Amino acid sequence: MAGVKIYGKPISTCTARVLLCLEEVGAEYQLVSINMPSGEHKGPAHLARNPFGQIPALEDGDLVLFESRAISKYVLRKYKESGTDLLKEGNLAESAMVEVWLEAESQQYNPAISPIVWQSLIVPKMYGGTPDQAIIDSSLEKLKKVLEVYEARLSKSKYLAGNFFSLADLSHFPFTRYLMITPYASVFESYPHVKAWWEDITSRPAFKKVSAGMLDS
Ligand code: GS8
Repeated sequence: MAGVKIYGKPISTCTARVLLCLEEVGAEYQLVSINMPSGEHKGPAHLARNPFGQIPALEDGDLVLFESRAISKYVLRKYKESGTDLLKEGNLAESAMVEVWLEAESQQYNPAISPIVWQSLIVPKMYGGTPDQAIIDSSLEKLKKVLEVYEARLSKSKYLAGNFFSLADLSHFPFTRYLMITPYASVFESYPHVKAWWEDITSRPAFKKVSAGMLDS
């Protein structure tokens, strides 16, 4: 099969980020499933692709990449002739704003939201454990502060980097998609512009398609 190879799982947030990019640009790709319960991600074949023993990894001929945000940029650059321009690299100011909000996603949003999803969804569902409520509560407080900043931003522009949809918006999808099936989804209700932004980006066909491969409850 032609196209790039993605090693990962559709239910994994970081794999979903890359799949969204591939779907947005309409690229041909092959998803190679990694068996996490058997520890395949820690075996030599996968460590050669991702030395941290994590998913996802991308293979394109001799080129092997890890880190989902870097892979996402590679995919968007490789397929930029598709007409879908989620990096705005032809415009210095717009591309800088994409980078700013992509950093905000990885450095501010992700550290606040991921422990909530991990504790309230992954721990009970995948490991049969009990969520640590103290971690959830402190992360919720952090997330609210981040969402205040997002609310102010999204009351001035339709999307995070400006009045155009970009990788910065897309990158928020996987963890937010999972927050929405936890008991803490209602946190978005206090931020109307953030909520409208979320409804807008989840109506995109690529989001619906990738979402269908993720956990549902
Ligand atoms: C994080 C990858 C990651 O945490 C990226 O690609 O963006 N910064 C990296 N992968 C998780 C699955 S969640 O999508 C993973 O592989 N966990 C298994 C492990 O760490 O052993």
